[in-house]
Amino acid sequence: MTTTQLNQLAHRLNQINDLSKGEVGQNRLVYSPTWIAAQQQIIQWGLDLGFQVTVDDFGTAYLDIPGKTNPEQVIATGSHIDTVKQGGRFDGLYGVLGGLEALERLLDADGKPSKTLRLISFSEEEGSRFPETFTGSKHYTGQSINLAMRDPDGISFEAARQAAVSKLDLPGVNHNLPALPVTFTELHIEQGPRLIDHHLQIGLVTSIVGQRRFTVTVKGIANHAGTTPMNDRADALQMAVDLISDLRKNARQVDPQLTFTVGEFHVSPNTSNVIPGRVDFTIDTRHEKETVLDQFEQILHQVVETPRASKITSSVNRWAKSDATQLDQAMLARNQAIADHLGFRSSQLASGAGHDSQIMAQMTRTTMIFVPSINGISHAPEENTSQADLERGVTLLTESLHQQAY
Ligand code: HGY
Ligand code: MN
Ligand code: MN
Ligand code: MN
Repeated sequence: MTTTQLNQLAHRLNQINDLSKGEVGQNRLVYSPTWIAAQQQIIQWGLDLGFQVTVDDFGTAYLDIPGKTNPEQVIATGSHIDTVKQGGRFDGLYGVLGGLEALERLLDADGKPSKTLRLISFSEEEGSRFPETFTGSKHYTGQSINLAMRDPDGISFEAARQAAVSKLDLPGVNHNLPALPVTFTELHIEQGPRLIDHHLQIGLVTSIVGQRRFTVTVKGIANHAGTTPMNDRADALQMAVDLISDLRKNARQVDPQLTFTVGEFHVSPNTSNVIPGRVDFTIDTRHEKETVLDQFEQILHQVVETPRASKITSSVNRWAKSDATQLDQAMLARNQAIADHLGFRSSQLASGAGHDSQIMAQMTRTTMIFVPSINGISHAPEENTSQADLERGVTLLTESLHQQAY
């Protein structure tokens, strides 16, 4: 490994993260100006390297090294380029830039592959701007997306998509939806504490949890904070707080492993001397068994839709669902053998985070490689991984792709 290659990955990570640094953390929401600047830069790197670059109509970029003998057989790697709000520097982006690094190293060291090597920079995975997750990989695998959905500012997905994708039309870029790959490998930070706590260097992912996201709406009556008697209020916030406390207990009773997260909480009119007339809050639940998620979803509807006070109503809407997914065992075994051969301390584990791989796995053989997250933190500016661990992930990915494509 030359120091330039080692530094090149770090340099590219810094360059893209510097483009999207907000007051707090990374803010690369899909189709935003920081997202456009980042995807443009990745496309330009691909063009400069002489890769064949395609951008689809959702803005996902595909950087190909065409195969010499079996170009129609595609060996792919990649991840997502968008972030959560105030996100970290590695979630998604590490898999995109680590994959680019692997392709460049393979081309430098071994010349053109037999099969096509592809790096994919998926347009969106987080669901942090629009009420839908994995829109990039869902589009690539032929799933339909509601183009009319709107972000909190009322901007439609379609309008934002059109404006952003038109700015990715760099000279030399092709525009079509490429065929699906024969295999897909995603390099990603663990986003949790297991590898770092057990002094491990590599995680080989066996499965990815199922995930469902909901919005609960509570409607009461906005009224004066001073003149409305305490026993005659339709206080939406009080009701929302009671619902969340009850639902958290229900989730624990269904299964202690079921994750229950209220990430967004919107109060209206959100004014100190007005009894809240409306509250909207999100619930994110995850588990490796769909039956557990089904069970909780039933309880969620019962609890929310059972009237508790005369002048207050509450409803629930599920806006995202991705199924628990087993990843490819043979591809995992290959990576396990490579990790052992390289002397990397590894373990096999399930992923509590969702990934594009759970969408790709529905259509092609898919596996994931994790590197440790320092203090297990992710989806926050403190997200961090050591240079040595970043490098080990790229080294393992490079060898795995080499064995498949040459
Ligand atoms: O939310 C997740 O699990 C992923 O990071 N999008
Ligand atoms: Mn991610
Ligand atoms: Mn080079
Ligand atoms: Mn994420």
